[in-house]
Amino acid sequence: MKTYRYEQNPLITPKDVKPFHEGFDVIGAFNAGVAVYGDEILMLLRVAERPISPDPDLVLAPVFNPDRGAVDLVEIRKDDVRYDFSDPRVIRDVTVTSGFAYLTSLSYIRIARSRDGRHFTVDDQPFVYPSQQLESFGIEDPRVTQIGDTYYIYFSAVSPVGIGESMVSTKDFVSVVHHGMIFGPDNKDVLIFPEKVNGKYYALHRPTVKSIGYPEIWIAESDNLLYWGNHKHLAGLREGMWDSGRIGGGAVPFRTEKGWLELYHGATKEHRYCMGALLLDLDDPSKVIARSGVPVLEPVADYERNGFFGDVVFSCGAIVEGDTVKMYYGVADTSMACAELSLQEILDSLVYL
Ligand code: MAN
Repeated sequence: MKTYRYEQNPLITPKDVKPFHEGFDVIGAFNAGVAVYGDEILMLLRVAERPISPDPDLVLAPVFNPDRGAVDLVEIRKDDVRYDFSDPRVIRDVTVTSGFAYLTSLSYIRIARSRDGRHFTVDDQPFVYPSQQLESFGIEDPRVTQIGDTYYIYFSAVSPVGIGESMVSTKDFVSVVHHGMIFGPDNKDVLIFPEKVNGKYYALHRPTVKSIGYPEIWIAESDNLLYWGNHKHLAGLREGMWDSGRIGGGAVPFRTEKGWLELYHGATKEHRYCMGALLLDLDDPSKVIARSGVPVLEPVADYERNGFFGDVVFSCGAIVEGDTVKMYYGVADTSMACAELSLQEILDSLVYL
């Protein structure tokens, strides 16, 4: 399959984003949801900021404190044997069952705007920022579904009690209505379909089950976008393949003549993240018609292979124009990039079940 990566890649890097917090570095501007608003293309960036430690033996963990409306810094000594710092994204506590203590950075959502889809300007201020206890470790990986003149934006809300998916909506990307948590913990990678199918809204979601099961894609229905039911298991891991470790929805599903096309991410157990596609029945999206045998996009470019967390391509949104699928995607948990793919070539590449 031909993939055309923009010459301007990476389109946005952490250097393009001024830190919002004093004494922090921007370490990531990635995994952006995408929206077309007026004559602009918006990327809703996940911006990750990390406190700069004054002491090399000390790690500072950022925690949003809703009572103060500001970020507290928790000091952890690097030689403290209770903690494991081997994963750059998280600080693990080896003495507790979950193994989790803190994230190393705090994420929020910031808008980058463009007219040509290649050159973006980043807003000075955050667009959606943590505002409550369930977001005290940050908000991550936004996706945007436009229904009529309303844009629904949903994201992972991370806190010590778990990761769930919360939703806000906007009509103008200025004022925001908060709708609360729509999928309880542990859940990520929610993707709301852009129109009703047989009278119901549909959403993909990805529970991270802890007792029985795996991190796989589910589908649910709703009458109102807020209360979701009739959950069904949609797609699973595939042993020995590129999506054997974890999978989750990626870009907002879009209608094609053959079915709903979902660009999803799949990772190996070694955390190499690729993008592939699922084709779902137009009248019943809980039925999988076809699926990628091999990825439609793999991390091969330098900016995809190297970064804060390398070997990652992770799309949260695409813009489809005729046969052209402009897939925007986060690279190496660091920056944003875009690649154009042919819709026909994606459909032709699928393995029909
Ligand atoms: C994983 C990664 C991180 C993310 C945390 C919490 O460790 O996806 O990027 O910050 O989960 O969501």
